[in-house]
Formats: sequence, structure tokens, C-alpha cells
Amino acid sequence: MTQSTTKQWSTEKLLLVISMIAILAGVAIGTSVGYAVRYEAPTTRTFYLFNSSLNFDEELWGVSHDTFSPDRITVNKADKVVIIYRNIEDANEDHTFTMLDTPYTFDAVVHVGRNETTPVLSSTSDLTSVNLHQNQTAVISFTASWGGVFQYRCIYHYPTMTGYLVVLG
Ligand SMILES: [Cu+2]
Repeated sequence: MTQSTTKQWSTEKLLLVISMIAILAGVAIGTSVGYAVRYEAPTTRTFYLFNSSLNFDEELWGVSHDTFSPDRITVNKADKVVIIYRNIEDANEDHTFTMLDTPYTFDAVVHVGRNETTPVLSSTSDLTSVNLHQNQTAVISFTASWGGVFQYRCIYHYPTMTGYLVVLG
């Protein structure tokens, strides 16, 4: 005589299992749709960056009046970032774009004039800092491979000439 090994599931147990599967499927579909709606494919984002200054007496206040404009650059992770940096200073003064203590390095093409169509002065890869004389333009590029908030600064006018790269994701 053989004994049946087939287990009979009670109706309650069956309903419970079906409910659990339905809930899990709903969560999976909801999450996928949410991701698909929000997701943006990596793209190239171009920003114009300038030195700027505030109208106060530097000696009186004891800090540099120079700042960056803009002082926030926000991108998604994996975007290609292009920063066109112009030294628009009205005096004969240098400014840098420098990223210290970050995982980022960048390529920089420095032009001798006020825009990126003027002749190239230098073209360098894997930099953490680039220096611009008055009326020069740098095209800075890198891929935003690490998420987080990363400082950029001008080494001559720190800490007031400081900005932040925000990489989402
Ligand atoms: Cu500066």
C-alpha cells in the first residue's frame, strides 16, 4: 500500500500565498515604473563659470571679495560635465579652478582669449587645477563618475572663491 505524499493546501493558506505574490508583484511593478519615469540617461551638461566679486573692502573685512558665479554645479552621476571657465577680471589677476581632496581629475584646454574659438595655449589631461590669466578661457571636462558633493576653489581667493559640484545618484 502506498501513502500519498501530496499535501493538500487549505483555502486560507492558498489565499495568503496568492495575496503575498500579488503584493510583491505590485511592489516590483511600482518600483520599475517609478525608476523608468525618473531615470534620465547620462548626457553632456555644459556650464559657463566666471570669477565674480562682491562690493566690499577686502582689507576692512579681512577676506577676499572674489567669488565664483555660479557656486553650484549640479549633475547626475555618469553625466559628462563641460565647464567653460572665463577669467573676466578687470584687473591683471589670475584665478584657478581647483579640485582638491576629491576623486575627480579633469581635462582642460586653455585658450589665449575670451572664448573657446581663440587659439589654444595648452591642452592637458588628468589635472586637479588649472590657472587662468585675465581674459583667458578654459574648457574643463570630466565624467561625473562619483556621487556626492565636491568642492572647487580658486587657490588665490580661498575660502570665499569656493563652489560645489553636486553629483546626484
Ligand atoms: Cu581667484
